[in-house]
Amino acid sequence: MSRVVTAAVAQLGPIARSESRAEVVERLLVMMRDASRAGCTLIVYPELALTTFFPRWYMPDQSEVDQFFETEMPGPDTRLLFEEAARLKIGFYLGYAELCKTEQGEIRHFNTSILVDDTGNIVGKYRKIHLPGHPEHEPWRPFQHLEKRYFERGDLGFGCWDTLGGRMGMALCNDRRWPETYRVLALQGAEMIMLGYNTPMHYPPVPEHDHLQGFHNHLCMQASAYQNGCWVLAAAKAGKEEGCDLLGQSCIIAPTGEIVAQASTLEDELIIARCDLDRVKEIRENIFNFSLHRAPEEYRIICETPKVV
Ligand code: CDT
Repeated sequence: MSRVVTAAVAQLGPIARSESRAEVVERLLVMMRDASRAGCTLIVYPELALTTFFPRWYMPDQSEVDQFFETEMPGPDTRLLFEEAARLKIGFYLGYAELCKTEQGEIRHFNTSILVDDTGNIVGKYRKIHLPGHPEHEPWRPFQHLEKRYFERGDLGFGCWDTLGGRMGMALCNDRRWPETYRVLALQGAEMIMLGYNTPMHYPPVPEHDHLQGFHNHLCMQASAYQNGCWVLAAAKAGKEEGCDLLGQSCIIAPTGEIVAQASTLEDELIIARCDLDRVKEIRENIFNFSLHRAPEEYRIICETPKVV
């Protein structure tokens, strides 16, 4: 049986703060239909794909922050995506801000992604673990990056799901810079890792790295695809969003580390690749054969401390 997954990455151009969920979902649907017409069985959308990237603003009023969160998934506006996915028999990855209530009535906020199968059912959920930025208002910055204020660290770990013809893993944005993300997924057998991102071109604490944003984006994902022998599907929110320039460069990376498709605009753009999951073996049965060559007893420090000792 063929293990080729024809997959699309749906880069999004800017989303205005005033744009409604319904308007954004319509943009997502246009790309889903295009992907389906091109023979895709999977489409990957960005992180926080239903709204503007709101952590760029300090909002002292929590009720204002909460307007950017989904309290149900699917909800009244997003339901259309699920119905269309089922009709077209296409799976999707979607990033969004999740507000949920525990059984004890405690409100929780996560930066979340879901994996929906080709019958329109949620089969996987991931809550972002590496939250970048800062928790307090820092007025010296031209814009804020308040993920550490608006979200709590994900509590579901890095999971894998057998669906859509392969073993699928998920991550979100800043996770893509951390080697542990991919290795934890690859050790569970992930063949394809999906991730969405919102990456400002300007990094206020170290502006001398601004010109390296594109390089670092591809550097970490290409290296990790190769070192873990997996496909990486990365979807950006791109372009000038509310005055803030966001990196594009959405891409599909093969287990060899080669980019096989890349966006060339900063707008809504679909890129597509035929991803043969059997190519994972080229790497994992050879140069990175984990069971033959890994030495986990020498890596204990990785799990024992977050800091340099
Ligand atoms: N969304 C997100 O995680 N963005 C970060 C920005 C850099 S840290 C302020 C990223 O790693 O791309």
